[in-house]
Amino acid sequence: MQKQKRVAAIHDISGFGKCSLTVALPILSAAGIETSVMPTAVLSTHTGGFTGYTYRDLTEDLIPFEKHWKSLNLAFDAIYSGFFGSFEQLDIVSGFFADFKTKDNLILVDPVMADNGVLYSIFTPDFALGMRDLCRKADIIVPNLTEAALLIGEPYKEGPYTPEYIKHVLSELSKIGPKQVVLTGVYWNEKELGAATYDRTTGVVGYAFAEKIPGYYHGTGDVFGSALLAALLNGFSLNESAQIAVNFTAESIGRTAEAKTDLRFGVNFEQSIPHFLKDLKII
Ligand code: PXL
Repeated sequence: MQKQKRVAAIHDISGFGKCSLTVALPILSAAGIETSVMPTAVLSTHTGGFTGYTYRDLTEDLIPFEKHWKSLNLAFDAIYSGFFGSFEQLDIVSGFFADFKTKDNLILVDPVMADNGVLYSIFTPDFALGMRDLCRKADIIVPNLTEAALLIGEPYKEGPYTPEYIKHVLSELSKIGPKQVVLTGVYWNEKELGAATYDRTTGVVGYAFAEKIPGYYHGTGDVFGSALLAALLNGFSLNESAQIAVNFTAESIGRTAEAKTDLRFGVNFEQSIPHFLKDLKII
């Protein structure tokens, strides 16, 4: 029997609104992966479209968390970072990567900071530069097209996109340092939406698409990133993993659209888990 995989997930906890840890933890756990969490902040809701949310920054706790985990000699098959509570956390998490990197584990950075052409209101433009530095330490990064533009220092372009533009963005992103890049929010027309993958060692570009459903559904980047990591740790290739994650995310959006749920409330990914586990060949 294969040894159980363990992930360190470094994201915030948004109490309501299904994103970050309230998405990563159930998805990775359902996929059979032990998930240790290092919360970067605790909020009553995420910041996307809500006002009046509480915000407790946990920057002070991160180094003590890291020291304690190190004293326990913990090892992780992957480290998965997402939303940070402060600028200083970028440096702290970079130190965490250095401390817990091994020759075979995977550092996946989702550079959560922007969407739809705009930086999230709580971040300053400096944050994007700091995030770029953190991406240098990653094995794989998972930006959306807004985050990608900020990382490569180019203006954001609205879709639909062309394969030439997407290949240019993938290649510029990989020059930052990560061996593999998965770019989300890629579409050529209004029928399909998905992700593009790039592996610098092989030079291969791949695509994974599913039906495009109109509307901006909150938390889908985290659903996608968590499913992608779950598939990679279950032994699927980069492109297979992207397709599994696209299918899971699209099915979850489809169900949420049918239910006419408030777009800020997150997607119904829970009821896509059985299908996801079949795609992962777990059941
Ligand atoms: O899903 C990204 C995300 C995570 N965490 C918090 C957010 C957002 C996006 O707005 O506000 C707190």
